[in-house]
Amino acid sequence: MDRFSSASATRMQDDPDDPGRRDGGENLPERQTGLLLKPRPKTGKPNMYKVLLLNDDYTPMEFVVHILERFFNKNRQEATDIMLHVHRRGVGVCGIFTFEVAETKVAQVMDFARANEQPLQCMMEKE
Ligand code: TYC
Repeated sequence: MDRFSSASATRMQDDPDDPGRRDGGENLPERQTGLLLKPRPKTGKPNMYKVLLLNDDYTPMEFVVHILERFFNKNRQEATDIMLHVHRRGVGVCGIFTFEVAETKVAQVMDFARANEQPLQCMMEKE
């Protein structure tokens, strides 16, 4: 990466709901700081995001339980409870994470569902 791009670009993993939290270059070595943004260490609480699963009529229950075990570190009972909640109510929370982690979880679930030809939908929502 060249020395101008990291301070000026809005990177995919920056939280769009907190522009001030972008990495303004504070982690670059001293000699590279051709800064366009003022260095500002991240302090205080980050925005948090719920990762949600949506119900559908096609994805097998066992597949959803597997997703919750594999990507959200739920045990079998917790995963089954969340899956049944989504099945009955239409939507449910898998976990609450910082922006970057939530974005990664959503991508992992959507990729895995697509790879297994399931219509399962996963999304994130600001807390
Ligand atoms: N409704 C699905 C079925 O009856 C199960 C299901 C649960 C699907 C949760 C998606 O997020 C979901 N097979």
